[in-house]
Amino acid sequence: MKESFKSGFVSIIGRTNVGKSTIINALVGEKVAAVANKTQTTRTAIRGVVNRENSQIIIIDTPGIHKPKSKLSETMIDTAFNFIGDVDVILFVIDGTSNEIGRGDSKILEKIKTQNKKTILVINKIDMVQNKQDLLKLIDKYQKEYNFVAVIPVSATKKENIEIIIKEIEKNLKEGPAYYDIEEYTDQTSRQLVEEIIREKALKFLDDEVPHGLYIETEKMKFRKTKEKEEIYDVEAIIYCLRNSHKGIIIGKNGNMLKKIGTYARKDLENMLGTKVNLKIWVKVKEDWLNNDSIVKKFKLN
Ligand SMILES: Nc1nc2c(ncn2[C@@H]2O[C@H](COP(=O)(O)OP(=O)(O)OP(=O)(O)O)[C@@H](O)[C@H]2O)c(=O)[nH]1
Ligand SMILES: [Mg+2]
Repeated sequence: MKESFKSGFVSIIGRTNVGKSTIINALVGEKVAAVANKTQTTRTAIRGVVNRENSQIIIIDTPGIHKPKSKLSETMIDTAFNFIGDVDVILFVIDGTSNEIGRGDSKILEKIKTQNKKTILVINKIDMVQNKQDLLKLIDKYQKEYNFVAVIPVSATKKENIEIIIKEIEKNLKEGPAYYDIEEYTDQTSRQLVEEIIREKALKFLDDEVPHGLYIETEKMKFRKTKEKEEIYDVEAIIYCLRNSHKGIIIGKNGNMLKKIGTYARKDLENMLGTKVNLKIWVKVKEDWLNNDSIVKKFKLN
């Protein structure tokens, strides 16, 4: 007998910087969300689709839980907690190198308890764990708090045990249709992917508070054929930052920083689009946008 087709929605919840976006990218097999060794990288809910022969899993990456410092940050946390309620399965991601259940993780646990949803505890960064006994103790502490349907230690950067996550999710899904075309792997538009890629590079190369005060807007994205019949995308984007001094840092000496961000972003875009990309980026100042309702609303995509 043919196996039945299963589908459903799965959200990834966890503190900031535990590796949620690295996990969604590994599960989907494409870069849908920016990854950076900085806090508060993900700003909105991002969907990625995993298509298997007998299942379709829609994974939702969410902003990391942190102490709110602006309207944007409050919006991000609301978005994340919103996705504890409205899904079939939750992936609760924690950092395997921690020894205790910290304040952020306790808050997430509380929310999970109130919803009483099927939850898989994903312990990430096990490549960094020195002492396996400590890991077992940590697992024990979490299992005393909630009856998880599975506990899976993984390393998202090394792609270890990622397939086990998919198998466990499948076990916990019900029969259902494919919601997305199997060619699609995200709900992000090309423009949003451009913005995510540029922001990822800015986060990678810029320090301190500069990258947290950035948002990117794609102004133009146009496909054309050159006279030599070569396919090319013209992409133009603006990096908005909080202050003039930040603008100077982003542009850098002789424009070197902006060139570096642009070069790395262009390479990723060429991979994503499968054509050459002609990328132009401008930098503009928009003071206090982090507390500007009409801009912050942009991130309330859920
Ligand atoms: N050593 C190690 N590092 C990892 C692993 N997974 C992710 N990281 C690193 O952890 C950092 C944060 O990763 P992200 O995926 O951006 O984390 P996030 O949870 O999405 O963060 P927010 O979007 O801010 O909530 C990056 O530098 C990743 O490369 C892992 O398995 N092992
Ligand atoms: Mg993230």
